[in-house]
Amino acid sequence: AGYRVAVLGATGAVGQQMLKTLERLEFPVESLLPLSSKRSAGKKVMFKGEELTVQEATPDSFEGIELALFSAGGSVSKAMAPEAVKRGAIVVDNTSAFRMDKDVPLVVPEVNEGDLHDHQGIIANPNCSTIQMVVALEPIRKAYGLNKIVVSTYQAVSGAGAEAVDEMYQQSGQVLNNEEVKPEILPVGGDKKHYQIAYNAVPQIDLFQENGYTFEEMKMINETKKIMHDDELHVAATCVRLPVETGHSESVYIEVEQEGVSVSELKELLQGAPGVTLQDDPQEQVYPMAVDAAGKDDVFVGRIRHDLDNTKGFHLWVVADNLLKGAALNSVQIAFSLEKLGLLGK
Ligand code: 11C
Repeated sequence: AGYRVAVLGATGAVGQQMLKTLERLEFPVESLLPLSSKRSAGKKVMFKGEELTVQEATPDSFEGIELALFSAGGSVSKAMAPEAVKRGAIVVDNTSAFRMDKDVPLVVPEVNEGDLHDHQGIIANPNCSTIQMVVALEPIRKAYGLNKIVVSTYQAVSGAGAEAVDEMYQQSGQVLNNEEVKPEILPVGGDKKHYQIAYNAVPQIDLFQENGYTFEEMKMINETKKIMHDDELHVAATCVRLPVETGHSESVYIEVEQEGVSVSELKELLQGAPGVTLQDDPQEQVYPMAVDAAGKDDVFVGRIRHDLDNTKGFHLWVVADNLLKGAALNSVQIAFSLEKLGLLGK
């Protein structure tokens, strides 16, 4: 027994991880329907040792589906999610299409699982860089209050998709061989110019908005406020792409509300926090790194230290696998939460 599940975007970097995570965490699946856009239809994917043929998603694909995990881009979600909901499915959408809609809960189970009760068919999975930050900061916010977050990110190329990863490796070879590099995808497939990512740091993730911030930066700002239910929270973000395959890293500066909080209190708090692994021992050079976090479920936190000029200020270094906790794992955890709360299969 289990649920009839569809995964839309099954051949993509995140979709592949969704299939693996459903299997690894033994989510109760009665049947699994892999879906994609026309371009990838006919490809094969593996689920529980079985080879399945990917089908092109149409509205009718969702007949009889109880749970649909979406990760095929915003425009596909916009077109297909309402169709899936009309046919009785609950959609967990991993794109930015519905995240800021008032009627759509934006959920990180460790932080705001209860928001799922308000769903009207669509639940949004936040942006990867937002998820790992709020998992690390929510225990602190709950215990001591939070006034302000200033974050700079060091984001992995897999966040931009499998083709961007191929581009990075191709460029790395070209640089080493003194060949000409011809960037075609990064920083953003849909923007006017493209820049080398190999051996570089690019301060643009997603398109620029009129206010001078990129869309990725605005996602971190707006989504954090929505997930933490705090419109007054001050959030500033600078998002940078590095030539790292998987694992987003973040330098996070926070100001707590309460006076007198110590670093050891923060460490103790985070040691017991859900979904967090503390890796913080400067004497032994222990701190989180992307290569260690890749392939793991937890959010890793270290380098916790006091601001030298502000008693309420702290610096943290936060690292997680952007395809797992940042995307596929969080979506599957939402599915588990829906089941636990009795909201699935109604
Ligand atoms: C990146 N954070 O690293 C992006 C990928 O809104 O779900 C995820 C985009 C999103 O490029």
